Amino acid sequence: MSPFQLTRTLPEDATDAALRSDVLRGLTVPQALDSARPGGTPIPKTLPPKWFYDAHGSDLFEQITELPEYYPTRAEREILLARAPEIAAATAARTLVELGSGSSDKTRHLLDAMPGLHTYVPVDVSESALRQAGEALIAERPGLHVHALIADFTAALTLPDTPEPRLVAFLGGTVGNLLPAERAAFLASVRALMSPGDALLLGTDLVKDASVLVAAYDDAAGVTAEFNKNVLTVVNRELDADFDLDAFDHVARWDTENEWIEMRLRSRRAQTVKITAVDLAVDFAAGEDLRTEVSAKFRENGVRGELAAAGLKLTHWWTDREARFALSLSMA
Ligand code: AVJ
Repeated sequence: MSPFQLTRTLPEDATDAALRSDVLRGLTVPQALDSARPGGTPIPKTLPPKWFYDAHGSDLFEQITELPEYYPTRAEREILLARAPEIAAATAARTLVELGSGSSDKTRHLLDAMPGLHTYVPVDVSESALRQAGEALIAERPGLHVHALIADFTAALTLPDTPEPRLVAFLGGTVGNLLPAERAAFLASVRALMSPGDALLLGTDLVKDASVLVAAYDDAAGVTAEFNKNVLTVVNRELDADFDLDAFDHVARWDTENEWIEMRLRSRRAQTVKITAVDLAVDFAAGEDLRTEVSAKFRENGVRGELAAAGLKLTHWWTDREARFALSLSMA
């Protein structure tokens, strides 16, 4: 069998249908209910963060990972480099499944420490990223099987039949993009993929000084602002909309209560945006926010509790030297 296989579990048109439904759901919030809600908290308009990542958005995110203010990527790499041998020894994994693998860049540190690995299963929505990373990896490592899955990891997954035990990796702190209820459902679905003896390696950004967090999401060079506004470019192109990028300001705020960073786009003036492909006209008041991302930050006890609720037992907790980011290992 060829050492590189690719399986599509996502219909070709799934992305378009998902974007339409996310736009309809997120931009048509029931305004009439706002004043009726106790305490008067307005229901914000939202777009899910997964729509940042077209080719330009993915490129901007790569640039973000190199910004002086954006520490998570460097901190996680430091932990992976230091702990890969321990991770390999603790799991004895023969299959590595990576959710949201992207360029599989940081994963190389892990693969280097796992000579006994039989198959690498990268899972991503981007077929081009999977092909590029997969072809490069099998060229570098004769003997390694790569079975790539084109799939949305937040939906139900079926894994290929590969040797156990498995290590499932979800790096980068992307689990923080899920709201608490979504996170619980996601961790339960990951647990459902696992057999006794399998392990989960989870990257989580940690709660820290608000000024450090806000700077990481509002950099001086303005790359994160451009990344944030890119979601409007995606909707303009894919759904024939007329968002004016100059009519919105990038906002990053720390929510102390929920312990998450929110990225928003704040309307600079009253305006109506047309989204032709879904036949929608969306009104924005001056100063009204569109929430584009939640990026939750974690504490050790919180992660342990959420894993336990999903049926996973935390066995290792590693941080970088400055304790900004954590990798946890848990077992089914
Ligand atoms: C790729 C989801 C981990 O939440 O920190 C970077 C995305 N957003 N800057 C994060 C992001 C703004 C990033 N993740």
